[in-house]
Amino acid sequence: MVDNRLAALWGHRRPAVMGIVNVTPDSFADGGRFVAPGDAVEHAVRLVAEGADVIDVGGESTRPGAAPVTAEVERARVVPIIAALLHRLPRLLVSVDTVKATVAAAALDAGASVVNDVSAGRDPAMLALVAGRGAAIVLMHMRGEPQTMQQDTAYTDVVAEVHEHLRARAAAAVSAGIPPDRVLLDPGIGFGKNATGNLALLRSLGDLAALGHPIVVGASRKSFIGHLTGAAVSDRLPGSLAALAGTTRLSRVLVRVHDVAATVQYLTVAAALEGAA
Ligand code: HH2
Repeated sequence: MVDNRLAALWGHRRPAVMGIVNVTPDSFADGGRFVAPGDAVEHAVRLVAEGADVIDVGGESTRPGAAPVTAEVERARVVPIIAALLHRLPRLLVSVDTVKATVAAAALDAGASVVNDVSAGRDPAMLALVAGRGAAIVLMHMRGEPQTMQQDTAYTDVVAEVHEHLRARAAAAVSAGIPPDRVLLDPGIGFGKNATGNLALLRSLGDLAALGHPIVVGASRKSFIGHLTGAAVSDRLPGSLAALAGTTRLSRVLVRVHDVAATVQYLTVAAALEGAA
């Protein structure tokens, strides 16, 4: 149940911030660092202290070429972390990064209130589950599967195609019974797109927001920043902040990041400048 905590996210002058906690041995940016449950919980608590409004817990890497894991493995990775984190911070908004309805159900049982689904509800049980639990869902655009998605990144019109797909998936979520303000749309930066496509999608966040749902943007440390600058994954914070430049003009946006303190500082100043205009 997500109650009024989701609406409260949009009360800041700046975009809201989702801190990433990966409990995976192979995520592209922080794989293997937080596999021990205690480490993951401490890391999440630190991100909240730095200003994260939501913590996103993931047990399966979606980086290009990543191998899938079973529902049992994924559940065993994420559920203890979510339960322990909510024991420490009972009102925290926790999202679970999964494409599997069984994993999402276990995470919601443990107290999560948002499902971050990078497949935009491909599991036929996902939308009904989220509707029935009064939870929220992030619907992200991805072409194909993580194993193969970077093999074909050509589109006739990447922005039109991504926005049309998200419009259709949002309509499906609303017909399944999820209220529109609990359906968040994400263009899926780096998921089956090249650097040009990612930039076009970041430039058109206003058009995505015009579909009438809150939006999510995940650009943190992604490879298009490396393509543009040559920076290694661990050196991509400046580019990750610059990628968020278009978000401060929008009213309901959540940014998914690894570096929470720096992002909160950047967004606070950028949003204050916008406000003064
Ligand atoms: N990116 C990743 C994972 N989940 N969810 C949303 N909504 N938007 C994103 O852009 C997004 C996401 C990236 O993949 P992963 O391998 O999990 O790496 P990390 O979680 O370290 O970013």
